[in-house]
Amino acid sequence: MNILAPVRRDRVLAELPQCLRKEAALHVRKDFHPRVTCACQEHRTGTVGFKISKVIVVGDLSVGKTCLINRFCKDTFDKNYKATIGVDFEMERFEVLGVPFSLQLWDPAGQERFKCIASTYYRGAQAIIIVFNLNDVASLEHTRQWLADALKENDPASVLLFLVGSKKDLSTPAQYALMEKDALKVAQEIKAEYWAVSSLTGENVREFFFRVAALTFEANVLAELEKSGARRIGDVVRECLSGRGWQGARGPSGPCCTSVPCFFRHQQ
Ligand SMILES: Nc1nc2c(ncn2[C@@H]2O[C@H](COP(=O)(O)OP(=O)(O)OP(=O)(O)O)[C@@H](O)[C@H]2O)c(=O)[nH]1
Ligand SMILES: [Mg+2]
Repeated sequence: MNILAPVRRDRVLAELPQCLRKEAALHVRKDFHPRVTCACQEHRTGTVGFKISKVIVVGDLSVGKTCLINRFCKDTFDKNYKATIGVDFEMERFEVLGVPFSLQLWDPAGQERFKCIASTYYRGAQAIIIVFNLNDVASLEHTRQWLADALKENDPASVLLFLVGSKKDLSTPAQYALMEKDALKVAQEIKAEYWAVSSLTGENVREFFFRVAALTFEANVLAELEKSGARRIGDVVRECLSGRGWQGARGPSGPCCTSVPCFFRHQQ
């Protein structure tokens, strides 16, 4: 029995949402990885549909982390600053290529006095969103430190990074263009995907979170395929090492290694 409510219709992703800037994107493919599309069509996504992926949203105090999450999850905006105490979180459910997929969005406080407590929630993140204020260059400079702290608790090779400039509504086009230049440099340096958003107007907020959901989903399915592929190869290797060899592995019921061509057909 499925005890979860159905996924909202506006959380259904049938296509890969595109990046904002090609020069600072995690990848620029137009569609999901072909192996991922194929696995979803053939219902071979393993445990991905039951998993909840952790995403942490870090950055200086008052850069707009909570407003960003609230704009997406609740479609609300509060112009009064209420500092996050410790850490908050929201859950968001999606359906990607027909597969249910959930994100847990962790919202730690940016205030220094909560840093120690908040950082205990960093572990196990699949995506790290580092937010800075597009109108405050110091907050952009501090993003490297936020990233370093978040990576102390996570494997740099397996997390997806996003660098998000907030409060876009407050900058003039000229101010924005200047800040974007610096932000793109930082994004390229830390290998993060760059986004610029406004939680007040909602500009790019939905596009951004859809992109996070899609890329996290894609990474999860690819990891799952690799795992199941390794298992299948492992089985074959075990059988072959049992002394019968490749030819000897053929038993009375036909070839035992039929999973090999099948594996390569799906994985390549
Ligand atoms: N104009 C404008 N103001 C924003 C935007 N996003 C956030 N703010 C304002 O910035 C202030 C701080 O926003 P929060 O979302 O609470 O900031 P935070 O990063 O969660 O702060 P901490 O919880 O202390 O780490 C609030 O007064 C918001 O109304 C935006 O896109 N545009
Ligand atoms: Mg907050």
